Amino acid sequence: MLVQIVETVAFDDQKPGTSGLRKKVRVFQQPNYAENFVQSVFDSLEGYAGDTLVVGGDGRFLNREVIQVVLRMAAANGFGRVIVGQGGILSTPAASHVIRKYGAFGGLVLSASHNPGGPDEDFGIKYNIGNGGPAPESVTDAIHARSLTITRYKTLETPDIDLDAIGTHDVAGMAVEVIDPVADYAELMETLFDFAAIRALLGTGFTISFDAMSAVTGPYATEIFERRLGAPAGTVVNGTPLPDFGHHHPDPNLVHAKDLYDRLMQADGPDFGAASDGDGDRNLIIGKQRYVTPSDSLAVLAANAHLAPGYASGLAGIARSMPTSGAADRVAAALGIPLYETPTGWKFFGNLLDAGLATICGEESAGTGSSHVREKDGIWAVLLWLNILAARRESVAAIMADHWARYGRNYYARHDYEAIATDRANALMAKLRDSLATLAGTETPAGAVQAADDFSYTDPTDGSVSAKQGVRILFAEGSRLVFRLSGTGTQGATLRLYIERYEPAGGDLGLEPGDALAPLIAAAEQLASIREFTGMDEPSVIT
Ligand code: VG1
Ligand code: CO
Repeated sequence: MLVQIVETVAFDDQKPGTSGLRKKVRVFQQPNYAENFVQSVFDSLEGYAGDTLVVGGDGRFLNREVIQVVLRMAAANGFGRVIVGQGGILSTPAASHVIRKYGAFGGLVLSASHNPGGPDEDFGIKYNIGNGGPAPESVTDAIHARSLTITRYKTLETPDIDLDAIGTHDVAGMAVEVIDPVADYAELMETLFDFAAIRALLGTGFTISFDAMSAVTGPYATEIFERRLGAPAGTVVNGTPLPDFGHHHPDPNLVHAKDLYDRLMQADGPDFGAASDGDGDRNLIIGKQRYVTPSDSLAVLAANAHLAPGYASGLAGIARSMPTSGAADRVAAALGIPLYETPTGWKFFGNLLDAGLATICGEESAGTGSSHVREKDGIWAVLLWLNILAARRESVAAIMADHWARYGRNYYARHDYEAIATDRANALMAKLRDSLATLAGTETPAGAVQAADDFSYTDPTDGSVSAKQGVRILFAEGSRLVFRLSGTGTQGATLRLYIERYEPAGGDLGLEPGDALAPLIAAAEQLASIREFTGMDEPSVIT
């Protein structure tokens, strides 16, 4: 094997964000761009010689090309084996499972997740460690530091391997195993959920619709919902992964999955609808004429998880990201288990899951998951919902009403202001941060501010500190505003404003969220001058 050392020049923009490095495809197409980042990853790791690397992606434009690059570089850098999904496909949760199941050293997931794909859209690379989860900040910081000083990378000259041919291939002496991307994952799901009960529910005429958004979950959903659970053909829509996701934005929210939403709002529509994102780690849940916010979904799943075989013995704890609503906190309190509040991004849940402190985790951005892998998992969330529906034999709307009657309701919305000038977004955040010390006591349309801070997290397992994770402005009775800038965008900056108001059990549980939150939205404008800084009258997306 003749390893080539290629001279290269460092790029100054390879800092991983909330979930890996995400850039426009054209940025990744610059000579050596992907190679520099992959080598920076390898240079930040120790002790992988002869070990196994897992590689797969969500099938977006550039996926296959970068996989061939990774295979050559993995061989040149001394990995002993690479496991890759057929066609270059592995959903993010499936990649996490494969890393764990085969005891791999780590994995590279090629995805920009919910961002659009295609020659003019986005691509991404994320490194996951041996527990199957996203690399923690200590590792992503090291990767970034390396990317700034890199001068050479290692590769070799070999022909492309056939990614569509299942079996063992050879890249200059390194074994490449092309595996079925679905089988291991589907088998894991069968160990967690009562497939017979879900099959029986579907046999009663209960109808479901799953929108794979022309992204990675198509093959997984078709195998699990249609083949293994017996849902009729056509249950999965947009089930073929396309390099450009059919020109759609594979983000399962009410804007980009509007077609699914519209069908679920019909009285004669399906009983249950769901969608997932580009790489299969997010979930959107909609019951017949009842949308479920991701924060509520986390709370309902936690409260009912014991109905599924995989969670019958109860939960050790619940973890949620800071901007996620406090609905899950009330469930944790009722169950007498701890609730952990982490910064945004799945990487912060890994230590809690590894230590057995939390069993179920979730984010307001439509991410829910559990200790079965170390990523959020869209199809897992759908299956847990279906298992609960099969056990309770009630509608989604009835389950939600019952949940709110018991725990109260956390009215919630997120307003995103996308693609604003980076300096304007930074100025808005800087002004808010400067005002933190004097905000308490300020009168607003939502009442007086009680407290304000910039969220800082200390990991209870290793003591690592992550500061400046979002500005929180707290009002009476659990109402709050959270401001932070997105770490996954590829164009300018995105401001996220999270708005929450708690209504206790026995209170006004049937309001429209927009009405319930109107005073807080006005308070946000008063305190942060969003219009002035962003130059926008309205958010680009409300979820
Ligand atoms: C967003 C979400 C965050 C999620 C992240 C990755 O990050 O807010 O909750 O973990 O995307 O999800 P940000 O920094 O843009 O707010 V995915 O499905 O894009 O990997
Ligand atoms: Co995703």
